Amino acid sequence: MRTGIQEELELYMSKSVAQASNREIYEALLLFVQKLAAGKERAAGKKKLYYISAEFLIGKLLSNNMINLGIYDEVKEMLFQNGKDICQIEEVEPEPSLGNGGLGRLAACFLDSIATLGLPGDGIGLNYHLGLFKQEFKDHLQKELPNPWIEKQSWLTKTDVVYPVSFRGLKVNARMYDIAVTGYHDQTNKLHLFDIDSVDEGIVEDGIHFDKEDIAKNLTLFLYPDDSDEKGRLLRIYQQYFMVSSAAQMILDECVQKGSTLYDLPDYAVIQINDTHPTMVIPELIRLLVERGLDIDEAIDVVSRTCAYTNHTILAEALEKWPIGYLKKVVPQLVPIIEILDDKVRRRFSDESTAIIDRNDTVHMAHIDIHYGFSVNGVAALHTDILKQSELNHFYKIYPDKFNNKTNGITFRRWLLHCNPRLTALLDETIKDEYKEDASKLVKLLEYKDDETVLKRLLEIKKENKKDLAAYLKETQAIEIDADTIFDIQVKRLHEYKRQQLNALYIIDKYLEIKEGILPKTPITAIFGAKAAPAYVIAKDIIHLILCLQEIINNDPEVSPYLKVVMVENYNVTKAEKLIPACDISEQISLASKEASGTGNMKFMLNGAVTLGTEDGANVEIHELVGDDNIFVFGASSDEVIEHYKKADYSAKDYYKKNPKIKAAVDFITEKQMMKIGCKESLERLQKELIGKDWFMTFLDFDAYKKAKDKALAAYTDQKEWAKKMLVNIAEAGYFSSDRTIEQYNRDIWKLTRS
Ligand code: 26V
Repeated sequence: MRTGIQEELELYMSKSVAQASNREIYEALLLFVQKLAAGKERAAGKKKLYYISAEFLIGKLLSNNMINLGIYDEVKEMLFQNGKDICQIEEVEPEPSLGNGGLGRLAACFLDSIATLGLPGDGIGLNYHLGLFKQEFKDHLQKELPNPWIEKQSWLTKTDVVYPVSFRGLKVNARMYDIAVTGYHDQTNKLHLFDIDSVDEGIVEDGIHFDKEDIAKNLTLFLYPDDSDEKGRLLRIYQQYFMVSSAAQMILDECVQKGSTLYDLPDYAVIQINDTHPTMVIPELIRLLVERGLDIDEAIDVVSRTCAYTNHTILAEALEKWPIGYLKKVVPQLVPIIEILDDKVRRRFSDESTAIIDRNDTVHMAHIDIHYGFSVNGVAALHTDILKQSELNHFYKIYPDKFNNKTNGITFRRWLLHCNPRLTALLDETIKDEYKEDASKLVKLLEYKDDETVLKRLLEIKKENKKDLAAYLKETQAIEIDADTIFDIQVKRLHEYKRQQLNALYIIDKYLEIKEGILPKTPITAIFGAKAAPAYVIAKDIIHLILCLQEIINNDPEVSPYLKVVMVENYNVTKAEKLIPACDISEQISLASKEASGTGNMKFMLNGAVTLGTEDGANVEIHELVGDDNIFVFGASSDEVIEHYKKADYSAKDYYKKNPKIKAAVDFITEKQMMKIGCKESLERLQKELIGKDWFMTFLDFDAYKKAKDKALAAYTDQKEWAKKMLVNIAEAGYFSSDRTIEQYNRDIWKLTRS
């Protein structure tokens, strides 16, 4: 029988579903879904949220939108009846390349929850044509390529909305493109992405290199263009200002249309500033309000009651600071305003550390947000505590009431319903589907903790997911792995603080043990996925190390039956959706105090992986929820780490000299067989960095990590007990629904009313 959906698709395609190609079906479905989503737009209420972010890592949209619109099962079945496989149709869709890591994925999860909860709120960002680079491996090295993702038919809708944006000596037009954000069984909101008509992909040559000074052609080409030189840093300022100037104009337009006098802007708009990339929205809004007749003090007051800031990192090198000279070169119109903002701060507070423009004429972007926003939040309990007690303590003392915590969350629509249909089906059978609207209901699964059938089903589901992943890796990277081994997975941006190198050293240690005849009870497949920032040398050295280990270990017939290493190429949301449901052990091993929250940790837990982690970020909250028996924690505490930094008493060399296991693993990096296949310069540099500096204290935690990991591997052999740990992790994951996070943002910060 032909369903209504089928009829409509066939009308779009002028042919039957059975005869259409996967691409034709994808494109017809895209149109169909867009039409359906448009029908769920609501008239905006009085007050609206604007979530401004440099990244929105939204992932593929077709299946997710169909799930949210409630038509997924029907479409899947209809396609099946016509001999088509929905998974192959999903393959046709390119993944939007609009984000880098956790910060961007969080923004995407938040948009989903905001729409699902029926809150009026849109995202605002940039439409990067080539996005974050695409990663390829060649000669065991990361190569960066452009990542074009915009096709003729896409989720982007071109609008007629255009705003002028002025830089020094250059005036451009910002055009708004929209992507519909469908909530689960509820309303459609929007992601507004600004772009410039004159952008020219043709200026890119040789990988991701291009003329960084040709702003009219390069402005929206890449996310995070290389900022290792001044031209690159200036380009980032061009991008940021382009984003926030367009945003500010759009927000003022919308509010005026709804009746705002601009003096009452905070009644119409709340702006969430996602990390410091959109910070210039504060001086830009002040500038525009003054242009429209407010006096400067009124404008500052209005803007300060409209903007709220989220901090996502305490890493000093990631807290943005711009020389005022850069701003003068790009956006001179903001400089007098920033100077006034600084002046006001200096009049009120004598403490130099809270100034906006420091003595070296450097502008501290986060300081603008904290002084001139009404809320400052961290993204996990520990992170917020560290902000309050150490990193931003001087600000906390001035503004104790501004500081608040909002522990991150993830949308269960994508990270459970979409990526793990087998587990979703089991949950539907056991605890019914209330948990889909109210994630806290997942705890009901605890009632099945001793139910042998359910425990067995959990293990079977995991095994099936592992087989799927194995087949995928065989097809895409020609790597064979065995679903009967333990899948130990670390996927996230590559950064020294996340300590992929600690995992690599463990792998070397295990390799050496196996060579000596000490065999693991269950064979291990260590899986990594990570992109390194193109100019981050040591991060690329770590990727090189892992790729060399992959070759040596997987080709060693004595070792490979017990240990394999896989580095997944071009890790992105689509790959995460395949990796996470297949994971047994979730590696969350950052140096305590450094990972603000982590959100991968939550996705793994929700999919029944057991965490091996430090007491860092949201791991702390995971630990509290699941209890000691259902997580493997190790390593120095954040207090101890902070103390080491304060006293500067950590010496990597001492560990290297005194600990034979560390020495053997580190020496292996430059052993003959490694040097034979690897790049001498890179391996030697990494080894030297570890022995001579090891800023993120890998060696400090090595013994504890090894002990905890070996304990986790041993625990895996008791499958029934392991299944119980899986079950508890799934059951306790409800707290990490981004619906909960968004409820809290709304209750404490945004105060929107449901439309
Ligand atoms: C970004 C970069 C980019 C270039 C290389 C150096 C570097 C260092 C740090 C960062 C962090 C930027 C902010 C960020 O992405 N933070 C992440 O935000 C997530 C969502 O709140 C959170 O879960 C992660 O712990 C946090 O690292």
